[in-house]
Amino acid sequence: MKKERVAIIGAGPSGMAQLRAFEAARDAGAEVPEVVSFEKQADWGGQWNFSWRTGLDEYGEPVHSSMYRNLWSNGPKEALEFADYTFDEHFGRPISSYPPRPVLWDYIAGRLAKTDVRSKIRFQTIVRWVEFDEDAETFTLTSEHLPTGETRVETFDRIVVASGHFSFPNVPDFPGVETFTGSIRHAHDFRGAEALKGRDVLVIGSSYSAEDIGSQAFKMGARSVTASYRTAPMGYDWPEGFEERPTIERFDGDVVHFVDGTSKRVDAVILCTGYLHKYPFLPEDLSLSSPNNVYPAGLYGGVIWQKNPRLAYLGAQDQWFTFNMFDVQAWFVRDLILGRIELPDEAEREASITDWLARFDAIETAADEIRFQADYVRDLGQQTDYPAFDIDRVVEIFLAWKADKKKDIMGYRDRVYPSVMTGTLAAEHHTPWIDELDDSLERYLAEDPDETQERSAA
Ligand code: FAD
Ligand code: NA7
Repeated sequence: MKKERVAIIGAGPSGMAQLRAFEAARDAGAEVPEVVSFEKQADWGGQWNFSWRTGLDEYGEPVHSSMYRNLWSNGPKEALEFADYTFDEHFGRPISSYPPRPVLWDYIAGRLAKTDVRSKIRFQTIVRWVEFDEDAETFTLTSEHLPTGETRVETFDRIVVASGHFSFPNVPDFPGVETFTGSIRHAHDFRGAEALKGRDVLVIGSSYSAEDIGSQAFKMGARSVTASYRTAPMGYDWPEGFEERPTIERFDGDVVHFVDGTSKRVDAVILCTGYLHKYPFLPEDLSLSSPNNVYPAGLYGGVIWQKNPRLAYLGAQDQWFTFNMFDVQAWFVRDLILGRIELPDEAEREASITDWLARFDAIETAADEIRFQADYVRDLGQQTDYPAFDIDRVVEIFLAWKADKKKDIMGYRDRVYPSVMTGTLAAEHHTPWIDELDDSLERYLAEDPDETQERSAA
């Protein structure tokens, strides 16, 4: 019988999890489909594959990356650890709980580096369009190899969309913003806060990007940081020079007026106003459309497109859990494809979606949302052979993390937690986050950090 063909769109953490899931089944002796992964960038890792570029890339394509040079994990690594590849296994010794971006990239890549899954990825190849043929029950996928422009049209039995949803910026308009004379950009195009030294900075939004980009600006010596919230302030005990104001009434040149009647002159504005779910390679009937939330409608099991279960989405949720959630999703999708899990009929799937949406609607607090996502991860995970891990312990770590942030928003990244997978207590990092200006892997792992400093000064 002809092997099924599965296309995975995107080789970020979600797409890599799908590759790993098939690899694990194959290693255990299962017959697996032919898998082809499409990745428009030259390397894997998705958001963790940093790019200095903004706007359009060297091929005129929208740059995927929203990542900045100085990002350190914004949640404890103990909450995202892979159950089948621990930090201990990768680094051979304890590391801290909030590693910088290159360290996490190294970890994600390390899990696959010893396998041959890289050969299944067509790098610098963008998926341009996907269509479903109702009669043949197959998808026609058009891709383009960006360096040569070579276009290919191929047939697949299944599609796994793993293209991420923090890449297309949500850019609202504000009255008078066209008169603003300073620099203005969306967080998607923010690459580092060094240039904000000595400047008065406004971040718009009150979620992760506003919190962290505002904190980066403060760390790099901004003269002041103002965060403007639409719904509710972040409410941390901000250091002097960092304050929150309500929503913007209007811009007038370099002065911003807020709805509480106050105003502030600023040099730089960063719109931390979130991202759009956007899938330019999919027709409307296959395309997810949702606000950024933990249970986007229309996905059975949070992954299977209800209108066409041959199509799956990974990582489409707003994320408390990340890498290990992508894993359980990928294992679940794999097992549906392998026939190890039976797909319920349409009515049963709809009933399940309705049930989860009712639970989603009952969420009131951030802690509820964490528990909701934990239940979701548990529900999928236990249907597969993904190594079981203590999800309640992960919830405790998330809650402790939130409490640590409340206590000390500029110091929470210096805290350490034990691994849920191995019990190993994270190491205290050699330098507090607020003082560390070198985010490289080399410096992070240095036994003697002074030595790396001397080398870079030489
Ligand atoms: P992505 O990482 O976005 O990867 C998607 C991949 O698909 C990309 O490689 C892209 O090039 C490719 N692609 C897209 N379209 C196409 C196409 N048409 N054809 C071919 N390839 C395509 N999570 C954490 O756990 N901790 C953090 O500290 C954290 N910080 C973050 C900071 C920022 C600024 C952002 C934006 C996100 C952060 N996240 C963090 C969440 C992050 O999104 C996830 O960790 C993870 O990267 C999601 O993986 P993904 O594979 O679903 O999507
Ligand atoms: P989020 O978490 O989706 O948050 C978007 C924020 O933008 C949120 O505070 C919104 O306010 C705010 N927003 C959206 N539209 C507006 C307008 N028109 N005016 C003012 N404020 C607005 O996106 P993030 O970028 O913070 O985080 C996404 C990922 O990137 C995350 O995984 C991180 O790890 C990094 P609201 O509360 O809805 O009123």
